[in-house]
Amino acid sequence: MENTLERIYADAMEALASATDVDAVSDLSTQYLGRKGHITHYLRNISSLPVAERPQAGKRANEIKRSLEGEFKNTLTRLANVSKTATDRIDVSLPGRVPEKGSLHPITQITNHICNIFSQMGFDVVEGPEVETDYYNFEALNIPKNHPARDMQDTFYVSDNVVLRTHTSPTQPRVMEKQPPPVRIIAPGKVYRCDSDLTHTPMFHQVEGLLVDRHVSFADLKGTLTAFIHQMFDDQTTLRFRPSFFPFTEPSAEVDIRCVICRGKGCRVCSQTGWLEILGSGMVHPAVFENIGYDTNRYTGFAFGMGVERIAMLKYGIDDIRRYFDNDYRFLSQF
Ligand code: 2NL
Repeated sequence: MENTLERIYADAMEALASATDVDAVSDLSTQYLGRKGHITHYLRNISSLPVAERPQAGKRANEIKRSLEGEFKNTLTRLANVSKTATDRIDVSLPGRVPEKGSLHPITQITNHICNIFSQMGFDVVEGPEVETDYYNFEALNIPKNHPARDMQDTFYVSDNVVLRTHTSPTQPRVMEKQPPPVRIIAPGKVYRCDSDLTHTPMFHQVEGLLVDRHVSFADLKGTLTAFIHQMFDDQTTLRFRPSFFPFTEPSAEVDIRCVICRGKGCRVCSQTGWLEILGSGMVHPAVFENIGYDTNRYTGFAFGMGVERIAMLKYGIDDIRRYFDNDYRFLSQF
């Protein structure tokens, strides 16, 4: 019987020595010390031994039991530390994870660039509300009641007399009402039109400028806008002023630059014309000044407006305006 007990002990120690993980030790613990384990079984059967041998056998069995309990516990602790070293321990020598760096949205970058160029020329940057009254969005700007620009197709109506502004122009009469000339302002912001396809989104961005003073002429308009385009694109950029029409300016001109893609040869981007339309402009219509209360005999002015997405598309060579609003990190992180 004593031999049996010592063999159990020796087997347990040998098995334990070759156990390499926590689960194996747990299994051994159950196998030897569990309710149906070898040691437990031995202790239960002590009564079948000759009376004289029982005290010694019981004593030895309990010694072995305590010894094994200790060995199993130590081995578990050792293995737990080993696995931590291998997988969970923090390796302080590893390089840190560099946080992703954010950047300004390309539309914000272009808007800032445009505003900075005009700021350097002495224009003040002003902002107005995106929810506008019919008066400031249309009436003050000489857009009559039956003008196509007022069509339900283009304008988001909030109520009969309130709209989402369709351009940044209403900011200008708001400023003029509050101050006499001279006025030199640049108004960036979001505008809204009920339109959506490859080249239109229901919300987009404009920058609009206005200069009012004594003796302001069309030559000032041409000089200012030429300086702007040379700074925005490149000082070799060829541009042209082409007669146009806006209800709030007279005369009016649109400004084109030589196509940045084909350099004037004609391509898909410039519809084979060799030119790209960049902005609209003109001398402020006297009716606008009359609405404000500016003396049209003393003051003249010029104004202009441009779409930021369009300029950004030309500058970066992007052909789908919706890219700017998909919020695809892979697209945005390139700017
Ligand atoms: C365009 C053309 C333009 C104006 C905006 C303006 C404002 C006042 C008086 C007169 Cl208060 N004009 N703004 C003038 C000409 C053109 O915008 O293509 N915008 C995207």
